[in-house]
Amino acid sequence: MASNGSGGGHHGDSEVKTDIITLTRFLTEEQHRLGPHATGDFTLLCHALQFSFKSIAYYIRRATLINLIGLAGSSNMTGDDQKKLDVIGNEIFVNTMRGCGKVKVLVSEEEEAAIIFPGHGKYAVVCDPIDGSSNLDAGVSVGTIFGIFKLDDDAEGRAEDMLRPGTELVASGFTMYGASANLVLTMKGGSVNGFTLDNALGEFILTHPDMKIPKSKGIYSVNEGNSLYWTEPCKAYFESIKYPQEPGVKPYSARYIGSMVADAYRTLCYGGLFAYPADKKSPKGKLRILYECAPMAMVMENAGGLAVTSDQRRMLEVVPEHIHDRSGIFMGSYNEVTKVTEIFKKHGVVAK
Ligand code: AFP
Repeated sequence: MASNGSGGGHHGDSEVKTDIITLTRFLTEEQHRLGPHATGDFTLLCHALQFSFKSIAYYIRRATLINLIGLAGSSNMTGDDQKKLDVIGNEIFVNTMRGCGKVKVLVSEEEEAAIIFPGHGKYAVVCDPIDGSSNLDAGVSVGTIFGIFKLDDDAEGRAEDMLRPGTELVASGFTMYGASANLVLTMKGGSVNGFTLDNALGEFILTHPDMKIPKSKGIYSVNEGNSLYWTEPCKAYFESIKYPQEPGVKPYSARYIGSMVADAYRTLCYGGLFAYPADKKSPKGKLRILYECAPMAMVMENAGGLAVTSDQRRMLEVVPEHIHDRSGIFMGSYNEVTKVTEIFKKHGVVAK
């Protein structure tokens, strides 16, 4: 696929881009690449997704101006106090997924039960509509994380249909609402592509084609406030990068925003390691498998990185026990995650 907007021309002294690859064009070209048996259902689903991202981006950009800051006065099923934008983001997501007619099952962080839509949608979607919402009131970047599964033809569309490994995702990604709205999208066996929302055109523009995560980078991202509860192998790994014994080896830099989407996007762009380990306080970890860990693991792997659980299993092979199940996670650059696995192995923790 040609790099974006390269087909431009000099019109007078201004560089006018006349060959822009929008997300809409990208999806259409992907569908054509799949050939005549592609029904277009997936493309339509993705169009509905992009509309939800644009709407959420709009309300987040205006939140302080139109009193959308603060709590909604309700809490979700994992006991988190819901922000007003958690509720609005979730409603926008549920309505666009229902409205596109291509989705049968939706699992959302803000919904206790899986939503089963009427009709014959062939897809199931998992999402965290506003990830990092505890950062919203401070204007820190937040995001939407999503994953798409294809349902078996005879599937009635039940919550149980969602208890499947990330290896079965047909697509995943996230949109970060920060300085600009950045969407990262990957498809099964495909590349990772980044798009930036041009608010003037109202279009996501392909700005980061074929993203590859650097193999190594001395940046780690973890909530060290939990280190008291970390397991010995986890402590040993972070000690090894903070206090390297080898002569001439510099300690890693720490970066932690507290919004997985923002920490993941930086890690994807610069390299390094993001982790939310399982620990003595949260033996199953904090982050949810279906709509946080698995979609992110697919992005990291397709960008040339890795993602493992706290017991060093491949994150994408984990089958959740229920739709809001959690897992510890280490993800990012190939060599950085490999270092984690090597140190955990020294402490007797190997993937079973
Ligand atoms: P919120 O959506 O409640 O802000 O949680 C964000 C999150 O799920 C994920 O985005 C962060 O990586 C992680 O939790 C932050 O958790 P800590 O506040 O415990 O570091």
